[in-house]
Amino acid sequence: MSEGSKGSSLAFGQVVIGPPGSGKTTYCHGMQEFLGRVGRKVTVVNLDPANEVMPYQCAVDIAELITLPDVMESLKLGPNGGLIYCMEYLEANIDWLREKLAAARGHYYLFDCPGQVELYTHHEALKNVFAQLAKWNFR
Ligand SMILES: Nc1nc2c(ncn2[C@@H]2O[C@H](COP(=O)(O)OP(=O)(O)OP(=O)(O)O)[C@@H](O)[C@H]2O)c(=O)[nH]1
Ligand SMILES: [Mg+2]
Repeated sequence: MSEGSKGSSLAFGQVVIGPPGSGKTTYCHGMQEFLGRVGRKVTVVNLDPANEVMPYQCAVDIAELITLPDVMESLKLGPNGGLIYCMEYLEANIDWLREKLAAARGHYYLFDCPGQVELYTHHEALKNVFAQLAKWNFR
């Protein structure tokens, strides 16, 4: 993606989803290493506010925007409600993500996503985030 968030140039990457504990974070780490070795510039974007320890070099971390423990404590929500709130907050603040991605123009993006299935089956926020990225020419 060279100027995916700005003009007509395309940006490319992968959205890594799967059930909790299925290996999403491990996969992002492996792909970052593999792609780096074949000469691609890679940016891993952590969109899982519950990810605390990341084995990969994380260039964009949702924790800079919002963290699950903060939400759970301040809004008295459980982990699932807190996660939904975090995704809605991300959707409402998508310009934050746009700026972060624009700073890594020309990179290949790996999005490490949360595992909770309800986010993909019963809730729109994360889908809307990726739909917006598609409008910005991310593929
Ligand atoms: N044997 C084996 N273990 C794996 C593989 N991929 C991941 N693991 C292990 O499975 C556990 C969970 O992996 P993660 O990469 O954290 O899984 P995740 O999907 O990111 O988990 P959540 O973010 O909690 O949803 C870790 O202990 C990994 O080391 C694999 O291909 N083979
Ligand atoms: Mg993970």
